[in-house]
Amino acid sequence: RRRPVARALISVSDKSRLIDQAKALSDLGVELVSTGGTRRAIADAGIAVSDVADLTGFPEMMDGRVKTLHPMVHGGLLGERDLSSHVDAMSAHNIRPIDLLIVNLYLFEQAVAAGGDYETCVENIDIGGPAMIRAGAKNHAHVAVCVDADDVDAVIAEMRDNDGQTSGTLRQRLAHKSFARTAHYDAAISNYFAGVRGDMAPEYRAQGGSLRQSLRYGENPHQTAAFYSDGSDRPGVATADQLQGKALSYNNINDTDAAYELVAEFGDARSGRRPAVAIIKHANPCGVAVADNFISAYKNALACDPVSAFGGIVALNGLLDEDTAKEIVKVFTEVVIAPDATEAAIKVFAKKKNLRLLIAGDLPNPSDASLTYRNVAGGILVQDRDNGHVADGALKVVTKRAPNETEMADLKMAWRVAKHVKSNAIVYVKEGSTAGIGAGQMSRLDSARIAARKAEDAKEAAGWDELRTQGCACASDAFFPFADGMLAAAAAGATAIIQPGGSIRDDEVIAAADEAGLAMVFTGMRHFRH
Ligand code: 93A
Repeated sequence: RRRPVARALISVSDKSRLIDQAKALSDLGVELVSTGGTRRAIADAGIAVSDVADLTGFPEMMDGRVKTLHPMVHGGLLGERDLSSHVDAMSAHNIRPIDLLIVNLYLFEQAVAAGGDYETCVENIDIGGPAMIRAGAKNHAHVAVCVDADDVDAVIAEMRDNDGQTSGTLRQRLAHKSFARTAHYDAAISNYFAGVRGDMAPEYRAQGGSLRQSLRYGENPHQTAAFYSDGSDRPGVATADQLQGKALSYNNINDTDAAYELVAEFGDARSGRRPAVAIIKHANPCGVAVADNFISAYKNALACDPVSAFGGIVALNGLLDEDTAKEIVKVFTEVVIAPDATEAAIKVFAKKKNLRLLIAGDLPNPSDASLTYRNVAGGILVQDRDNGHVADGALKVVTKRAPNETEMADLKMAWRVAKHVKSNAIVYVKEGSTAGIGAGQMSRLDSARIAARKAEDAKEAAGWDELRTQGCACASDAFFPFADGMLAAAAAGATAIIQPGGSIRDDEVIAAADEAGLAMVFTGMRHFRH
C-alpha cells in the first residue's frame, strides 16, 4: 500500500554531493523539483528537473526570500495521503505530494564564523528551508526529509532494496534529526544576536550547537556521549586543531578545557607574559607554575604532585618548544594543549603515538562573557561564566602586617589558581609554583590539610631539604568560617593568606591571623566552583 518515492524537492546551499545524488534519484524514476540555483546545477549536469516557480506559479522574489513559501509546496509536504479530507483538498487545488525533501540551509553559521557583516549574516537566515524541513518532518508518516547528504544515501539504498519505498523507521529517524537541525540553526541565530547585542541574558539564551565529534563513550564506558561546538569561535578544546594522537575522550575534553582555561589566566607568553604551565587531573590542577621559560614552569608544576600528574593533561600559555616537549614526554601524558608549538616540538611528540597534541591558535580571554549550563533532574541551571577578576586596588589588607612583595605576587597567583580548583579549594604557592593543592572537600579544613600533605609528599619525592610550603602564600576560594582552616595553612608554613572575607566570624579569623603573625588580604569576591 506504500507509495514509492515519486517526487522529490531539492533545495540545497551546499551542493557538493548534489549532482551524484540527483542522478541516482532520477535513475530511480523520481521526478525532481528544485529552487533556482539548485535547479540550474542539476539541469547543467543534463538531469531532468523542473523549477519550483512553475509549481507555485510565482517567480522567486525579493532576492530569493520568497521562493518555496507557497501552498503548492507546503500542501505537498503536509498533506496526509490517507486522510480523505486532505486528499480532497489536494485534488481540489491540484497539489501533488512531495515524498522526499532534500534541504540544507543557507550557510548562516559559516557566514558568522567567516566574520560576515551584520547584513550578510541576517540575509543568511533561512526561512523557507526550515519551514519545509519542519513540514516534511511533521508528516514523516509519508515524507522522508534529508538535512544531511549521508541520509540521502540511506534513502537511495532503501529505495533500491524496496521497490522505491522508504521505511517508517528511517523516516522517523530523519524527522528526529530534522528537528534537531532546525533547533540548532535557530539557536545559532539567537546566539549570534546575543553576541551582537553583548547581552548574554540567560533568559534568552538558546542552547543548540553542532555536532563536532561522536564520542566512544561518556564519563564511563556504559554512557554514550557526543561533543558539540556552540558555534562561537572561542579558542579552546572545541576549536583547536588536533595534530596527533587517538580521538579525544569525554574526560579528556573536560580536563583539557579545565587546563586551558586555567593557564589562560596568566595571559599569553607570546606577548610578553611569563610562561605558565598547568597540569590537570580529573578537572583539578595537580600543579601550576610560572617561570622564565616553559621547561622550568613545567618542572615546577610537575614537582607539586608528580604522582597525580601521571596520565594528566598539560596546558601552556604560549609557544611550546622542543626542550619542554622532551621533558613532557618523560611522563605519561594524555593531552598537551598550547596556542602554538615549534616544528621541533611537534616532532618530539610524533614518537608518542597515543599522546594527543592540540594547537589552539590563541588563548581564551578570561574576561569574556558567556554562559555555563548544568543539568539537574527535570531542569537546566544557567549562569554567567565566572569571569570575575579582582583589581589590585580592590585587595584589602586586614591584618596588622601587610604582605611583602614576594608574598603579594604569590597570593595573586594562588588566587588565580584557586578559581579553577573545585570547592572547597585551598592553594599554596611559593615563588610562582603551587606547593600544595587541596580540592573538592566538603570541609575547608580538610582541603588545607590535604594541600599540606601533598607538599610533604612532594618534598619526599624531590628530596628537598625544606617543604615548599615554608613561607608560602595560601588562597581560599571562599571565606574561612572559622580560624581552624587558616591555622592549618599556617601550620603547614603559610605566612600570607588571600580569601574573600565576609564571614560573620571575620573578626575572630583576623585576630587569629594577627596572633600567628600572618598577613591577610580580602578580595571581596568568591570563586566557588563545583
Ligand atoms: O530565502 S528563503 O528563506 N526563502 C525561501 O522561500 C526558500 N526556499 C528555499 N530560503 C529558501 N530556501 C533555501 O534556499 C534552501 O534552504 C536552500 O538553502 C537554498 C537553495 O537555494 P538555491 O537552490 O537557489 O541555491
